[in-house]
Amino acid sequence: MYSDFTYKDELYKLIDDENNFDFFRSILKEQTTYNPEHAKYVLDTILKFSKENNMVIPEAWAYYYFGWYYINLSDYDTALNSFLEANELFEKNNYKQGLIFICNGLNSLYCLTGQFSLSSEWGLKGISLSEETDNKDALVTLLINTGINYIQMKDFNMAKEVLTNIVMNDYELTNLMKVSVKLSLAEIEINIGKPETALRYIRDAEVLEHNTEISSNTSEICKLKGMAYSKLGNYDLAEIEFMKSYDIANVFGYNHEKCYAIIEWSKLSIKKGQSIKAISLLNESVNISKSSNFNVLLKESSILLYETYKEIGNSEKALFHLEEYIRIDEEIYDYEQNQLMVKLKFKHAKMEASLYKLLYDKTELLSNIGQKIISNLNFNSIIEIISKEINSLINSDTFGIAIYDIERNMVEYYFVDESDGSTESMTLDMDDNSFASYCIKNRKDIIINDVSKEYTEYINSLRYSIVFKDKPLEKSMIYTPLIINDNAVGVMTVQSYNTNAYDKNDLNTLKIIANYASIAIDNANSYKRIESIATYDAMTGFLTRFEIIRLGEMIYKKYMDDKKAFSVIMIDIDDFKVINDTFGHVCGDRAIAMLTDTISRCIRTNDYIGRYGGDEFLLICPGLSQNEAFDVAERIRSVVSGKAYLIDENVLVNITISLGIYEFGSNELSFIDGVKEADKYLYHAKKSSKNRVACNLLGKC
Ligand code: GH3
Ligand code: MG
Repeated sequence: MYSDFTYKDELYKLIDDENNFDFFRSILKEQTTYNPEHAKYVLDTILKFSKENNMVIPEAWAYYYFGWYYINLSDYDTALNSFLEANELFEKNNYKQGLIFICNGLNSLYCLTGQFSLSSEWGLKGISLSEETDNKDALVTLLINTGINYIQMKDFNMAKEVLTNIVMNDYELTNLMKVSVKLSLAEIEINIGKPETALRYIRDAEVLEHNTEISSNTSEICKLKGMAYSKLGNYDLAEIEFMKSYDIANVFGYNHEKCYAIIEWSKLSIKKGQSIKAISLLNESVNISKSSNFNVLLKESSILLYETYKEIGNSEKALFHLEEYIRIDEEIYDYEQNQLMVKLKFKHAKMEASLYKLLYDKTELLSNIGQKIISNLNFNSIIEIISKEINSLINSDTFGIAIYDIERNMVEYYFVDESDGSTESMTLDMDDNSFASYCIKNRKDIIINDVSKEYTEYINSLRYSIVFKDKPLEKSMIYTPLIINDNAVGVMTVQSYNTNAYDKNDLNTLKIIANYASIAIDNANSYKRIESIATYDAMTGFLTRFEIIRLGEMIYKKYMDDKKAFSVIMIDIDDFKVINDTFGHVCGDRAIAMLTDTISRCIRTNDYIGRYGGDEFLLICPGLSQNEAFDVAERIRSVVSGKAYLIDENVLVNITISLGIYEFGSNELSFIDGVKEADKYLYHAKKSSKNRVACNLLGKC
């Protein structure tokens, strides 16, 4: 039945000694990576054969290698189940040699999926098992993996300690292990700011790799070189290395390495200010990570995309990627919590459950509040939402936001009393001692447990000032800067009347809210800018043609419905071309600005004026009949003509205007029809002698 099986002899040898799996071990690790189809065929056969012959140990090994097989297919759930299946069988037989391998497998799997605490836990279990059984090979593999794990967790000190220990202890290492250690040490040195040392380690690794074929290590070497060159400021060399790393990974189908190369390459592009390139690179790594379930890489790509889009002012895309980042982070976190929960079932599961639930609710709440904050475009509503919601996340008596006004060198504070919602504002000089200015200038967070004892860390003297009358002084407080486009633009703070009210978790929560608030404030500012550009004409400060018509249509509807009087006046400068032709366009512009300034001083606060054309203005006078509008128009005409305008050095000119009036009644069909009527009378005024007001009352035309 097994006569066709490639390794039939080896298979039957298992019957004599089921513990001797060495032959299959020597081929399977390689094959699961480089020839997965063949590996599956071998594993299926071993599994079937072991079950038929009641051999538990080979069965467990088969499950174990299925774990690696599924890791290579990026099917991490099935990989986990296979490892756990193997674990159960090895445990039942107290087969420590196998258990050590399981620890190694789970250590790597959890590291790949970003579950670092679980990964460390299995790593440590494996290390103690290999020490116990004096299995040096396994010990070294596990130590190296633990070191790599710490690098992934960005705990470079611990990583360095573990890896240098391996070197110091003179363990016997295979060539592959040596390369792995050197490259890991290089990565640590780059991250702790010693790129030269890193380059030395990389060179060592290259020498060791010299005779071997191109592997994923070759791609990693190029990537690390790129990172080191980038740290040294040699961007051109760095880019060449990243490109090489990418190409090798691409040609050989090492998707993991490819994503790593892309991420580092994009960081370089960001440094060089090439945002578009960074975005296109990162989009590629997002696609690969999504299809291969590389959650850790997807998370990193998302946060980089968020930062890049924020940098170029595309808040919508920035927000999308921030949300994506939070989603993946939650997913990884939830998964890990779930796994930990399963393990804790027999311990104090209840306590853990409520703690977990609390954490979960908090994340959920934060994301909901974040949505609310971001979808708002009005600064006051943003503050209102945060102050209303913040107490569900952090206990606070006082909530505050301060905005830094760079031009005036001031911070504008808004405080909310959380007990009754009353507000206070105050302005502080940036050069005065304040927690806000410390936080903005240093871009650092502040946690204070008891302000009277701890203020000296941040400010020289403490001037007590009570924010809310009849309320006590705040004793503990946390501050975090609001960052927009890499600039600290303000601070957010929560404060309590009690001492020791806040810890790091509260600060983290505040930081997330501050992040949302920064995006919202940034959006609100852009919106305000856009709104003002669209609403007001830059030269005259009058409403734009679009806005005055929009407003006119609204007023028209209301006044027609209410049957009230309502007039419009069309104004046009007389012989304006002459001013342009004689003194040039710049002087012409100045003349328009001065004239419109004069006009705006003549009009009532409830009238609206807009720039209808180049030298043509439309004044809407709600509530005025034609006669009343005539008086307004006449006053404007006489004030304008009675003045001389200094439009250039020694150039003093007189300007006159002509005006046409129309009172809305039952004849016109729309607002624009009425405006056309006013234009007609303006034409009459121009036709007669200019510097006149015209309307349809015969006597006044
Ligand atoms: P009229 O008395 O018949 O109104 O004569 P006019 O010379 O004022 O002629 P008209 O109103 O037809 O033309 C207005 C001129 O104003 C035409 C255009 O070149 C000029 N103009 C329009 N907008 C601007 C501007 O923003 N700046 C300057 N300098 N000139 C402008
Ligand atoms: Mg004109």
